[in-house]
Amino acid sequence: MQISDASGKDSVLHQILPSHNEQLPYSDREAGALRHRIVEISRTTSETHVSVRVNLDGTGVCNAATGIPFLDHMLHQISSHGLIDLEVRATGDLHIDDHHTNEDVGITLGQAISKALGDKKGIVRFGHFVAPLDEALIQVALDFSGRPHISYGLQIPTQRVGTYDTQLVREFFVALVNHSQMTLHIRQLDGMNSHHIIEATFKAFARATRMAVEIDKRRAGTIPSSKGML
Ligand SMILES: [Mn+2]
Repeated sequence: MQISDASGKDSVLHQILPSHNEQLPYSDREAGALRHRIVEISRTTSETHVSVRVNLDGTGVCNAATGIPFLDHMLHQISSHGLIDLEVRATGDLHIDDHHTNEDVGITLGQAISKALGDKKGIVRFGHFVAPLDEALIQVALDFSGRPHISYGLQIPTQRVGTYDTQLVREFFVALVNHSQMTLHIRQLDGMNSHHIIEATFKAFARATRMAVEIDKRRAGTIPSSKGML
């Protein structure tokens, strides 16, 4: 399956595992089908090649090799605290800087999450969390609304963490929001250390995502919107 993003670049989507469960009544699918929210996407441009595999119903197994060590560290937070199995491979023009690779990982991960959620039937939809990391305290609220929006309230005091440009945190989330079509609010309630602030953000994001993608049994497989679609 080919999809194009706003910049006209093409991605290849692979829905992993058969969709035979979708033909079963929801009650029968409940136990087994949830493990099938697994998607693999490869995305190639003149700047980067990124492949992402997500399992929304995982146990937090992560294999991340983006060539950007700090980004790998943050992807591990999403996986571990979101209980999302994540495999991310990226090769990019890091000789220029980390910008393209960082952004394209965000785009591809966003596409993978969106594809894995499908029509969003039965999900909780909203998620929120407040994560402390020592002196840092970060609040995240999100909604798989179908309407991309980001309110980004971080004030990261240093330009770099290790070799990672801290401006890229916002770039990563903007890419992810646009391609997963989520509404995302990030508030920094406290924090002085850049590494703590960023890591607490990813942890809060992970836990909020975990809450939002969880299957709400009382929804009985219906779309969580009074409009009937998301
Ligand atoms: Mn850390």
